[in-house]
Amino acid sequence: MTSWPRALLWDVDGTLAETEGQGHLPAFNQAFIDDGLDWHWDTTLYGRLLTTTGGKERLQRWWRQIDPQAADAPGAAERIARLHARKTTLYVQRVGQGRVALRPGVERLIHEARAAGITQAIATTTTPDNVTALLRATLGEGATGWFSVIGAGDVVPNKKPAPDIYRWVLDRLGLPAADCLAIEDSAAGAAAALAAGLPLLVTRSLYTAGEALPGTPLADLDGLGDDSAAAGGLLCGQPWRGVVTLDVLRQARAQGSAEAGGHG
Ligand code: XBP
Ligand code: MG
Repeated sequence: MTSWPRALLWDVDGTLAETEGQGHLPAFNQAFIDDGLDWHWDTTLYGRLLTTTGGKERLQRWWRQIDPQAADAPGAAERIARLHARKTTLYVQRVGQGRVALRPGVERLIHEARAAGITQAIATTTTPDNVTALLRATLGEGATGWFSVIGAGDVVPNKKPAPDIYRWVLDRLGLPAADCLAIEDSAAGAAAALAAGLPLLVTRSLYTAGEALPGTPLADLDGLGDDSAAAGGLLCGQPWRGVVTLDVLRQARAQGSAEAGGHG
């Protein structure tokens, strides 16, 4: 293989930033208030609901849980769409106000990959407007242009854990999965990336710290790490602490391939 990775495929929610707690959850709860609903999701409940990816799908699951008849009555889908549109507006506002911050090491690794001429892309279940808002607010106005492909939201019918969004992005990049690296925070995201055949780095977020992964990634860490605080976890199945750089990733990939008998 030529130099690896040829592309980094970034998940957004939980991976780039702790968007769920800092952005999505407060936006959902405010949207409920604005719509005159007495719904309120606390962090424990939200943690359970997060196993359903996609905001509209999550709303539908919740509604079916508390009032199945109303959730499937005529007009229910429109109500969900309206609630979700309001939630997106509120989320984008919060992001624009600087209330969602990138996780440690994210900006550093994005810049390192840019300097090395490595292609970067986004593969997420979240709404495209949310992605644009987050990239602009945290990395600057032109940052959306740093990503050759942005795969987001409803462009594929089946959201993670289905591999569809990764296949959609790989198709547009014109790259084989094995030449790329997916960066994910959750079990659903990991399942999607692994099913698409991607080497995978897991950087667990607050909501996904205790999740069981559906397979074995190259790395299973609690973050990417920075000079001020190293990341920790497993690299090639071995305990590891440090800062995730392209060199660290390349070495892990080489070791993983050697252990697999030189394949992959
Ligand atoms: C993240 C999600 C997203 C957000 C909400 O999953 O499930 O749905 O919670 O976004 P992943 P929308 O990080 O695996 O992509 O409300 O815009 O759907
Ligand atoms: Mg995620």
